[in-house]
Formats: sequence, structure tokens, C-alpha cells
Amino acid sequence: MADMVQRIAEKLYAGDIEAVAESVQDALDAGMAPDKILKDALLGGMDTVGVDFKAGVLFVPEVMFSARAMQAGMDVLRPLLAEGDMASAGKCVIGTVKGDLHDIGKNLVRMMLDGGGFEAIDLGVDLEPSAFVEAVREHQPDLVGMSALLTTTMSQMKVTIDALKEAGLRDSVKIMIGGAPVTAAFAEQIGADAYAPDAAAAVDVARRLRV
Ligand code: B1M
Repeated sequence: MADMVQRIAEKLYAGDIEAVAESVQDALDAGMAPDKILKDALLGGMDTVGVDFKAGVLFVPEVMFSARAMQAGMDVLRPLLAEGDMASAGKCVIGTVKGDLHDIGKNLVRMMLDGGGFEAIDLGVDLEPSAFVEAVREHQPDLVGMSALLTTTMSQMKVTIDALKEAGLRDSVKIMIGGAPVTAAFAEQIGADAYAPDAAAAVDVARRLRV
């Protein structure tokens, strides 16, 4: 099993989209648990990509291939991770804030929310605050989820909350935020209702916010 985890992580690092999808399927066929494949192989592999990206060993085009390979692996796992309680736990709109194109974490959170019984509507990436406002008007969700991966885009979370306030919609929703540079203290500072450190925690937090 350790060999399989390593193979997936290596293929992800190499940005080999087909090989990642195939090896994830092989690991499932061999009986490996989907959450183990996700955590150890895909997220573990992406951590290494992140370290080498920061160190200047990998560059944007290579990281994009790794990101696509990660997405391909997640696509294989999606139906299994989403096999949760099907009764709707609530409606959520989720997206990545303005200026930020990172969507792997957001997609994972959306998948886990789906699996946790939420009706999760994905608004995409690089979203103007007005896109969140319009989505709240249109879908009337219980929860708004915002993701940011850049220290330079975190501030857009506050801008978005302010836009919801201005539109008179702030009190109709709970707001959960997350992403690598985001913290619980930041959530409190900008007036979000909650912070979740990862996709599994996001489901627990979303459920708590609904109570
Ligand atoms: Co970018 N990038 N990137 N990148 N990238 C980071 C984030 C960085 C930390 C890399 C580094 O320097 N080590 C760095 C940010 C530094 C900073 O601001 N502090 C960085 C940079 C600088 C950049 C560019 C500026 C690089 C450049 O162009 N010079 C550029 C910015 C583009 C833009 O957005 N405008 C850029 C571009 C890219 C790619 C396009 C190449 C690609 C993104 C592809 C895509 O997403 N489709 C990319 C990638 C892949 C990364 C790294 C390597 C991996 C991110 C990732 O997907 N992680 C990343 C380094 C790293 O994080 N190790 C890096 C896996 C994912 C599952 O984790 O997203 O953290 P994460 O999500 C987690 C939690 O954070 C949480 O749950 C998720 C699952 O557990 N979570 C939530 C996330 N959202 C949540 C929402 C919630 C709750 C929890 O509630 C709603």
C-alpha cells in the first residue's frame, strides 16, 4: 500500500494526469480507503509540490499540471467521498475570492460539503464581491463559504462581507472562511462567523453553524 501512495504522489508531482487517475483507481481496486488516498497520496503529493514551488524548483506551468493531476485524482474519488447522508443539511454557496485562482482546496471543501449532505453551489474562482451578493440573492443559502490562498487576496473576504452588509444580506447567512493563510483570529477580525482549517473540519463547522 505504501508503494501505491508513493506512486500516486510521484505521478502528481510529475503532473501526469492520466497516471494519477489510473493509480488512484488501482489503489481503490486494491482496497485502499478513499480518505487515505486523498490525505496521504494526493494532499501529501501536493505538499511536496508546494515546498518545491516555494523553493523555486518548480514553476507555475509545472504546478498547473500537478494541480490538474490532483483534480483528476479527486474526480475518481468524488463519488466515494460524496457517499454521505443524502438528506439536505442546508444550502451553501462557495467560491474563491477576487484575484485568487486557487480552487483545489475550495473544490475539496465543496465535495466534502456535498458528502456531508449540504447542497453546495460552486460559484468558481476570482469572484467579485458582487458575485457573492448576487448568489445570496438568487440561491438564498444558509451558508456562504469563501476561500483564499494568497495573503494578498485574504482582504477580499472582508470586502465581500462588507458588500453583503451593504446589500442588507449579511444577517441572512452564516459565513465560513478558509484557505492556507487564513486563521480563526482573522475570521473574527473581519466579522466572519467561522473558520475551518480543512475540508473535513469545514463540514463540522457548517453543521455547527446551522444549529
Ligand atoms: Co499558487 N501559491 N500561486 N498556484 N499555490 C501557493 C498558495 C503558495 C503558498 C506557494 C508558495 O509560495 N509556497 C503561494 C502563496 C504565498 C502567499 O500568498 N502567502 C502561491 C503563489 C505565490 C501563487 C502565484 C502568485 C504564483 C505566481 O504567479 N508567481 C499565483 C497566483 C495566481 C492567482 O491566484 N491569482 C499562483 C498560481 C498557482 C497555480 C495556478 C499554478 C496553482 C493553482 C491551480 C488551482 O488551484 N487550480 C497553484 C498551486 C497549486 C499552489 C500550491 C502549490 C498548492 C495549493 C493547493 O491546491 N493545495 C500552493 C502551495 C501550498 O499550499 N502548499 C500555492 C492543496 C489544497 C487541498 O489545499 O488550498 O490549502 P488548500 O485547501 C485546504 C485548506 O486551506 C482548507 O481546506 C482545504 C482542504 O483541506 N480550505 C478551506 C481551503 N478553502 C477553504 C474554504 C473553507 C474552509 C476550508 O470554507 C469556505
